[in-house]
Amino acid sequence: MVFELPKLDYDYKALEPYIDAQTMEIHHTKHHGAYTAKLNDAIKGTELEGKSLEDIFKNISEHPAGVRNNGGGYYNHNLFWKILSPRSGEEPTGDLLNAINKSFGSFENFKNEFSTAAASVFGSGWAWLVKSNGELKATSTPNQDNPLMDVASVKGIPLMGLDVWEHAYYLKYQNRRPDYIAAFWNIVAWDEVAKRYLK
Ligand code: MN3
Repeated sequence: MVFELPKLDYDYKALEPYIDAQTMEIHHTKHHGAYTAKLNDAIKGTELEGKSLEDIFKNISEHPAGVRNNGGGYYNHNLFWKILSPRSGEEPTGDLLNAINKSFGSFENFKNEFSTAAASVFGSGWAWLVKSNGELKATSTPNQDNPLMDVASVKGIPLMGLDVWEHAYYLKYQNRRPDYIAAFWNIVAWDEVAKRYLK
């Protein structure tokens, strides 16, 4: 089994003005492309060949850094492209909204907690909304780690993630990460996040 770079469900320019087309194209083809190729190289001929990433992440601390960094990079970007959508301005509804209200008090509180987690990542990493023991939590991980990994401080099932590596925003936002985080809320695919919550 070989991991493949997924196609996006939308054009590179579809998320403008929130994420620009050039950033999307470089991010997908070069960055995600490199994680994909290096992940395949890292597991080729090892005991990990044929295993799912979810399985590998459970014991990631026992595996080489190349598997952790590129496996995380591959998985995290797959999720990221899916939870972005050109249908701007939507908000969560139904069971997902109820769960957000229950865990965070309100959607506004959740946005604040998630945005703070994203802004507070020192250097490169990700902010996450995770389902953890029936509760929702906002958390973050460094580098290409994620909440499925045994090394994560908050473990759970990632429902949505925001890439706060500089490569995700620097062309358009330069050092203004908070502006990128604020723009992100306009392009969340809440139907996809809800699907992951209900699964
Ligand atoms: Mn990235």
